Amino acid sequence: MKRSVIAALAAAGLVSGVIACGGKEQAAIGTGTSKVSPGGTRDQSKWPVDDKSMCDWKSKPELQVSEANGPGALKPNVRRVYKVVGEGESRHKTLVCREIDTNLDGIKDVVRTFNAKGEAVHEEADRDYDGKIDLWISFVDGRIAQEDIDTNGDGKADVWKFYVNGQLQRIRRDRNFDGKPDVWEIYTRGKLERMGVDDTYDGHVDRWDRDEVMKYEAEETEKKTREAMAAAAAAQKDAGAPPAPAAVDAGAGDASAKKK
Ligand SMILES: [Ca+2]
Ligand SMILES: [Ca+2]
Ligand SMILES: [Ca+2]
Repeated sequence: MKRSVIAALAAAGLVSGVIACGGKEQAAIGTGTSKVSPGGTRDQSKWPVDDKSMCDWKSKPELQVSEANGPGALKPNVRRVYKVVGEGESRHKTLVCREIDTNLDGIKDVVRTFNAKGEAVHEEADRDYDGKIDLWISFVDGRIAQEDIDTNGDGKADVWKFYVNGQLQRIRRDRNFDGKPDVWEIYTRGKLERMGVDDTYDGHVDRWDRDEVMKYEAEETEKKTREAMAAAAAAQKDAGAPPAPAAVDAGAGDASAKKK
């Protein structure tokens, strides 16, 4: 039973080829970019022997390793590491780690670990392919709980996102890159509700900015109004044109159906 579930999971992972990392942006990056990690190359025939594996398996002979080719890969770029657990009848293989070379340069750039239930536990990724990890994701019960992001390439997180039941609740930002947050954002149902700003960088909020939030919302509303007006204007322009083909088709269909 469990075995088939694992097989299905493995197949699903193989089809997608990219770890769906909770952040949707992950899929967008990848093979489309021309950026190459240090030591890597886009020439798949010249991929380095050392792919900078991030799964911990080399010194653990009890683990089983499988290599697979994702979309566009002529050589394996997806590694799955399995552990055999249980005894007798309940003995089965479980996925403990999966890592992928998403931009096909021969260097692994995203890794995810799993618990015995098959739920994601942790993920790390080098999303700009500079050889340094810039994204760390923690999962609780298989759902995203915390996402730490390095935006200035110093190898240290400066944006921290917190999720509850898979939904964004808070973001902390470190604008001067001293390792400490100086902007606090509170979200309700995924919408920015309140923002606290520490202008003096002493770790304390100097102002709670509903104004900033309201300004942002006003801009959004204005944008939507503009779009709606543009759409209305376009519709008006089309109003003089003959009726939409769909309406014509529907009438013709009725007529032919009645014919017999
Ligand atoms: Ca890579
Ligand atoms: Ca990086
Ligand atoms: Ca940083």
